[in-house]
Amino acid sequence: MNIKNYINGSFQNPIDNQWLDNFNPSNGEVYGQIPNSSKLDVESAYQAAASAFPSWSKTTLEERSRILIKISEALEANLQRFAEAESKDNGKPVSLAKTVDIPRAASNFRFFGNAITQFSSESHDSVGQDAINYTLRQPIGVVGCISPWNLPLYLFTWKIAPALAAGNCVVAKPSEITPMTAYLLGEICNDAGLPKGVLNIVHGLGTSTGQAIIEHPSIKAISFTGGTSTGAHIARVAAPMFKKLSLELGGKNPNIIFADCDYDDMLDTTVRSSFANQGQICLCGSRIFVENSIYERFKTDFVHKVKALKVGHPSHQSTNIGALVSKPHLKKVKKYIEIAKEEGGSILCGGHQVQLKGYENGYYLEPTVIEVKSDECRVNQEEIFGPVVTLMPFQTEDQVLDMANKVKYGLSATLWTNDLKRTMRMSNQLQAGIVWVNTWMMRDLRTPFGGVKASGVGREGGFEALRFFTEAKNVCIKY
Ligand code: TXE
Repeated sequence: MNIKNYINGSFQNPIDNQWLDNFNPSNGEVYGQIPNSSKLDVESAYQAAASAFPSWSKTTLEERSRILIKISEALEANLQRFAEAESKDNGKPVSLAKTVDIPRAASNFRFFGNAITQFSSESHDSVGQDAINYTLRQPIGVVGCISPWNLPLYLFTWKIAPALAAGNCVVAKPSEITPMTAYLLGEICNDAGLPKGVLNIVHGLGTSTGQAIIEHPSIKAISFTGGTSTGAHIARVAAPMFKKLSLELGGKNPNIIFADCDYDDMLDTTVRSSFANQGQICLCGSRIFVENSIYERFKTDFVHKVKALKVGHPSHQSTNIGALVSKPHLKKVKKYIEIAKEEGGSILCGGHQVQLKGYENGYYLEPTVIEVKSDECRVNQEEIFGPVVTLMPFQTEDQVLDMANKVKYGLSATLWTNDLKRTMRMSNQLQAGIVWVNTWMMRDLRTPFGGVKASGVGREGGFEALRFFTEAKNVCIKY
């Protein structure tokens, strides 16, 4: 199936007629082509967005809200179709796409459709000066949204929905590795009555299509989720043009387990936080630290549970671990398993590529647990972004805090303990944008979402996202 760009409400071939293969990770086969859009396509998308902006930015909040909620409902009505498309494009189990990815994409539109009706700005009474200041929150204009392959529609819509709700017009690019659901979204937007040109979706490589978006002098804000080195590149390009930037980047998140936790709950959640979506979630707890007194017990129980996970075809109901997203990514993850061995790590389970009968060329890998000797080894410091976790014991709170913070990343951290004082102490000191205590990836869309250090700049979610996608203008009136 061939994918097209969605520009000015219609589906268009790339102007230069350049195409890329789209792979199905479950069997390694090419199953369609996608535009490799050039600067010309990005310019055409920009022009459509710029033309639509004067009218869209003046649409009443009720009307914007109504359209966004209609998109949300249409996604829900097409759940099965979207879930299957996401699974085929990404390799994730259909069951996961059906319960997490697509429902969340629908929630993103519903949430921001509602949030915009509650979004307000401040006024400041300049007492004694006979003046009042009020703040306008005005849409920026045309904004760029660039998203990755791990949670394709989920993250694509997480950016687009607040951008549109705030009154901007959008030029968006999904990952070239997983473009399908973004393509299907265009149709839904037309059916929901989103005016032409308000949302434009261009497909293609990051280095050409994405680069054209970030370089475009009139695209005044970029919201990006992806790798840390790409984020650094985008910051370098965008900074001299003074673009607003929101960067959600990589993670190497600690999962810290104290002996006083609710053990069974912790064990089940840790299996999920390690391997959900084949470990390809920036929030996965890829470094597990366990208090000494329960270390051996945890190691045995955890490995037992991980061995029971079923690696299988994404469409099978019984599959826990589907295919990794691409051949180069599989290669990268496998390389880290080799590095772990060279560094003296012990592979407690997994470590091998899996050849599924009938799908021998699919990108399958066993869930892998590595016991490491030092928290400073490469597999403990660098983002692997696959079904691979490291395991280490710790003695004291100070020691584990030090190890948890001693990485370049700072996206999220998980803490398992029932000690309130320790919870407070550690949550305050963990260098992360998000701390989960006795849970993982429990999301409330009103909360600020993002990381510190090399995990990014800025926050998404709730009113933070609406603030990002608007410019504050202060008006001072003397009376
Ligand atoms: O991401 P890229 P990649 C991490 C993970 C992974 C690594 C690389 O460790 O192994 O990043 O993944 C677009 N200008 N994460 O290479 O390249 C690109 O087309 C503008 C963590 O796939 O960062 C895609 O749409 N855009 C992450 C998007 O950026 C550019 C999720 C992300 O791709 C561009 C994914 C450019 N010059 C990977 N170059 C997370 N935080 O969740 C690329 N892109």
